[in-house]
Amino acid sequence: MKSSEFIQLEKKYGANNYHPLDVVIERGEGVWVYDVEGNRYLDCLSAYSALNQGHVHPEILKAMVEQASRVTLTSRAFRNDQLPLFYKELAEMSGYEMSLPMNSGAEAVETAIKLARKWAYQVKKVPRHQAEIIVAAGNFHGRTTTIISFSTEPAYRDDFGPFTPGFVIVPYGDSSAIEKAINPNTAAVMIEPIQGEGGVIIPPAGYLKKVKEICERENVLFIADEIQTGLGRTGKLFACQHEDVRPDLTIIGKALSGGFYPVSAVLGDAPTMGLYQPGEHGSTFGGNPLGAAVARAALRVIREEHLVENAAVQGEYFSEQLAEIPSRHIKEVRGKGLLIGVELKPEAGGARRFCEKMKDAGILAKETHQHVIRFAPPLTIQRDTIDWALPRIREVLTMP
Ligand code: IF1
Repeated sequence: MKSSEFIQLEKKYGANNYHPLDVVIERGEGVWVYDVEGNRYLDCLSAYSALNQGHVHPEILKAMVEQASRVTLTSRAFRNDQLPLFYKELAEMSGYEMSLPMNSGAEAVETAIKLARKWAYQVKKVPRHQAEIIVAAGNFHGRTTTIISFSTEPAYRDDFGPFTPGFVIVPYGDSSAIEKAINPNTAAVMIEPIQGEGGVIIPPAGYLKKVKEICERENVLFIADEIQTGLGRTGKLFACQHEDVRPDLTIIGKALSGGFYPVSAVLGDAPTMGLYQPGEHGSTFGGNPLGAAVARAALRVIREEHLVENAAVQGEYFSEQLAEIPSRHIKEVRGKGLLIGVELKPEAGGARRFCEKMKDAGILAKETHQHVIRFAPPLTIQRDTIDWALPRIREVLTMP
């Protein structure tokens, strides 16, 4: 079947909740994907950073196939021989004492929200059902009804109320706004260290450190959503480490499974993570042996292939080179590691047309927030591949 036929089927039978580029991918390997016509593309989105290890990484594939042939799901009614090792390896790598595994990123965010509320009632003694969580304008934390309750993006929210109360929205990047919003009922501040969906928004230097200090002083939990920024993407294992900040809770997902399988987790220490009691939270698939085995392999690849370091080195080079493209359309190039946003001027006519042209030139990137092109290739990318891509990107960005 041809691409156009697949696209017709999708349009006819699928809900219309996405506007994908018209490329029908059949196969992926490392940084490359191939469409059904056999054309090759460089993946500069990495499934929104879920593919930090690259497509179909052989080590993760092996772990997945081996585990799938042994046992895939036990439910948490019974124990399995993968989850304890996953816990231990995640603790050793992350520096957090404990973790709680879920599947999607949104589920892990919900897990952290519930935990922060429980901490507020049990530890901080906030009156029951009064807990507040401070979040940032422009946030993206997922799509559940609770999470969209505090989205500031009309399309994500407006038709989907009624909304969950208990969230206070402040401007992103302004620590004094957080300070002002804190009251005795504040349980937590939850932010992304870099706003991905918001358009690769990097807060002012010192923001995360300041927020952490305020939280500590005011007896408020600091929760970092590192679902997109974590696991090496920005050139540190966690983006908060750029400011030597260790949040009370860190949420990870996406690359935790290298794109094979949904695995997410909340990381924390015993005083918070120890609060959940049997029956208070869970998931049929969360912590399943297949996901745990896949995640163990995905973490091992990040360590053994030094992907965090590579993201820092290649990211710096890629950003520098992008910034040198003499394009009248570019307003700003910003990024950390291999999470790079190229913001176009409003008069450039939107990022979408550039993404479509890049697709034709063999590079897959996705616009975000209308005017930003996000470049986030797998962290396995090497300089020669960046050098292959740059003239093609330049050609597109310098078109009229
Ligand atoms: C979609 C955006 C990226 C996330 C952070 C939680 C989640 C995400 C920081 C939820 C998910 C995704 C979901 C995907 C598009 C994408 C995205 F543009 F919409 F915002 F990456 F930038 N926290 N981000 O980035 O994780 O439940 O999806 O596993 O199509 O919604 P999830």
